[in-house]
Amino acid sequence: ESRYNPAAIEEKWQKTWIEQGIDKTEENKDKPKFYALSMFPYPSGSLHMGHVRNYVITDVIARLKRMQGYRVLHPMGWDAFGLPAENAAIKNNIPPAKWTQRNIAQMCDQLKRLGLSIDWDKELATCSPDYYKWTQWIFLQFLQAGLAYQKEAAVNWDPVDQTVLANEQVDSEGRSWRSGAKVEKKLLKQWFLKITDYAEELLQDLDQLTGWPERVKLMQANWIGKSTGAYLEFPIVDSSEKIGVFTTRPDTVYGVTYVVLAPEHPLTRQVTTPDRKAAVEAFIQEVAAESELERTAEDKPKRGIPTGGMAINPFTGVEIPIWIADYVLYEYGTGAVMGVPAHDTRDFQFAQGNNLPIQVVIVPPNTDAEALHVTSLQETYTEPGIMINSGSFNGMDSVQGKQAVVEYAEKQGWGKARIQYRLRDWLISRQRYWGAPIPVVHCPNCGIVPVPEADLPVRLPEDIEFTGRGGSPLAQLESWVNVPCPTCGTPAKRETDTMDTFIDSSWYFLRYPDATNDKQVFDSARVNDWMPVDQYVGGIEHAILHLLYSRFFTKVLRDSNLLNFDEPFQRLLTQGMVQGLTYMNPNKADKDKWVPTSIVNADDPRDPQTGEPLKLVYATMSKSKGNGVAPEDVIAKYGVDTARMFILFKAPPEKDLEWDEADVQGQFRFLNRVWQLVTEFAQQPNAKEPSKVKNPKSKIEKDLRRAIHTAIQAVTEDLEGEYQFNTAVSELMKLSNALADATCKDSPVYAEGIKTLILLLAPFAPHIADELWHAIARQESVHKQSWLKADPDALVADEMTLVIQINGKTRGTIQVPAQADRQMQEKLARESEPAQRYIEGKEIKKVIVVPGKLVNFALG
Ligand code: ANZ
Ligand code: ZN
Repeated sequence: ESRYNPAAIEEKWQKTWIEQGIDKTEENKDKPKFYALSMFPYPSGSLHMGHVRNYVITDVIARLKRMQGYRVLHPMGWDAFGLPAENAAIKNNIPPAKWTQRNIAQMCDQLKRLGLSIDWDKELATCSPDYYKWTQWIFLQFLQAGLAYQKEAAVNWDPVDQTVLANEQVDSEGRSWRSGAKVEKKLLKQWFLKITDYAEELLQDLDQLTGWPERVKLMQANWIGKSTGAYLEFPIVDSSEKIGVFTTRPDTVYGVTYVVLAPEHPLTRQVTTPDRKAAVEAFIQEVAAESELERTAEDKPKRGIPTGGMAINPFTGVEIPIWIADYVLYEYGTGAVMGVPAHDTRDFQFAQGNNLPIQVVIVPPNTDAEALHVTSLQETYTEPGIMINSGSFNGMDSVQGKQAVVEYAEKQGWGKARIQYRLRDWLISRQRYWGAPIPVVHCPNCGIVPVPEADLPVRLPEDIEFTGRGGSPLAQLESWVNVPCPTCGTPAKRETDTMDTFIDSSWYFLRYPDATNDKQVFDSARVNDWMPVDQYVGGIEHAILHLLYSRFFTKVLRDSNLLNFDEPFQRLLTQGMVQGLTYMNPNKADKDKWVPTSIVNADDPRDPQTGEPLKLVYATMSKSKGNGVAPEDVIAKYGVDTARMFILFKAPPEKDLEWDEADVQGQFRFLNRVWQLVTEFAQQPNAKEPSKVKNPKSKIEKDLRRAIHTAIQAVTEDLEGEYQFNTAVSELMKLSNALADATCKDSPVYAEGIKTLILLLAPFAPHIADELWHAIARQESVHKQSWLKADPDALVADEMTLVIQINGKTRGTIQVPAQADRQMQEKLARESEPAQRYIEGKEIKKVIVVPGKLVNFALG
């Protein structure tokens, strides 16, 4: 074999590895375990470069750990339920199961071309009854633990097709993707999981996750959104009812000048006086059409109207008006707010816009006595300070005041301390077909009855017509809906909602260790052994929901005694985007600004629509931009080893990666050089001899051996710490250069170097590594070899280089013995040729020695 032909060797090795089963999960308990996991893909139909980057990163880690003596679990599966399959069914009349299976088959072939050391025996697809049976079983555990319940919630309703729409099926103008009808909100009884029960633990345990990026932890913490404050009650005038509010600033309670209800609040209609009824109704309707984002936007004017009703501030006894306003959200806190315009920015804007009084109750510390009488102000004061106009609390520091007010309120029966989370319970009901059916039956006698475990899975029926109209496809199939109650036998109805696909992905990592178990969801001992995942790799787009839900599931299953750990993912790596070159029209906005390269004249790039000049920029690869590079094209041209090397070399894994053909070619040339080096070496008579070298004699050999062991150490450090694959590849290139330049090619040290290069290359470019490993007459796969350890003796340099400076200017370098001490270094420097030349005849005023680095002579 004289030339490097990736196509031939890659196919050969992929076949051989399968035959030899070298990617199979080892269950040898003597070895430490390592669970390497990529976020599993949605089977959209084809693999893109982002997938490739994700899986290659995980694969390098898995291969390294195997060589380092770990038993490694490195599985793959399919996040296979979800809307696109159902949309395809509606559009093209192809059953979702068939569409999904076809895509999985296609992507599986593509995946297998990447040379990933995946144990395919563990493969799972969330749409398979063998899997969703256990998804349903887990739902029943939640139900039993009181963590699943039904409640009314709003859905997107298409009034033309008479069907519920997912958020993704509603366009930015609020119209249905199919009928084009203006989408309405409709209240439906839906299933929720009580993730809020775990809010505090989900927040606290972020501290344990030392192997997670700080920004992901911050995003999770913000999503959970813990606020500490108080619940306070304001009696309604002429009523026995009270308005409860949540506030983070009980210290400002004397500054309350009005109370605001969310328009949806159940008390709204009750407090409204007859003369205000029409106006209030109209306002409620108006706000119902606004999104939460619109309602809470900082820069938007806050709109609201008075209800005519009055409440009493129990602290002052003063009557204050009750308003409704869009900036108060019904879902947060109590859905009601005490308005303190002097100290809250939103309240300030609202009060100014509506001529509501502003009462100052906190002033900055050290405010002089005069200023203490302020009652109005130009802007809000939101900082802590000294309480004024606050009865017996006057003069108190407002931070202490918070607690004092709460204690007082509690004594008086007006309220109590309260912790509030922004996190809401998880709405898991989907009025769709392609998901795991929620396994309960609604019986007129018994109410909600779980489907008995023996009857799981509740299978998806196949004789379904997908019209996109009417209720969920399941609800329309009478023969499926009507069942006898499992408890009493009375005619009853199946639940027709299916589960959010985020449920499927909240536990898949627990199934892999025991993927074929048909008796149990998994064997706990086995999962406790393999879990937690040692390294999880995936996209930042999953930083919040997927990871939070997975953490939630883990904690619930732990509390059902199925698991013995608190957190599922020890370390998390969120890889950056893969970007491609594309043209952009700087005068256009959003999606319209991208112009695919294919329709642009590269010599004179102009917008085909407007004639405006275009810019060539890097942007995340996407179909719509037309700037994607197909993995199969790169593989066909250079082989997958080159693609892997390029991806790893081009950028650190967390950073965005700019696809650059020239750099791809650079890696191809590098692999060619390695090929050349090794195949030439393989011709030598000493190639087949085991190379045991210690303490070579000659300087040339010593230097080469130092380069070899420096490479081992550097690559190992790069791979173990922060996964700096890019610098590791640079080290491999350095070693390859050192070997190419070596003048001792018949020395056993050189043989050691060749062997080392192949072994270090193995996790990165697994095919060429195995080919070359066999070329130097090794029988067993390179992937079964042990990772190398640097020989500390080899690392020690005999000599070191000192920079000679005169008055801070570099004038030359000298080699000195590595063991020379400070004094010796100064002496040798002084005697050196460059120093002598400049010092001659001049007085040395000062000598600065930076041991092992430089000696500077300051001359007079
Ligand atoms: C009076 C007050 C005075 C407030 C003051 C703040 C400053 P976070 O940190 O987000 O929890 N609030 C409470 N429920 C609300 C709702 N459903 N919709 C909109 N706003 C709501 O913020 C809590 C604060 O947000 C609460 O404290 C309340 O305003 C407001 F100088 O009460 B505060
Ligand atoms: Zn019954």
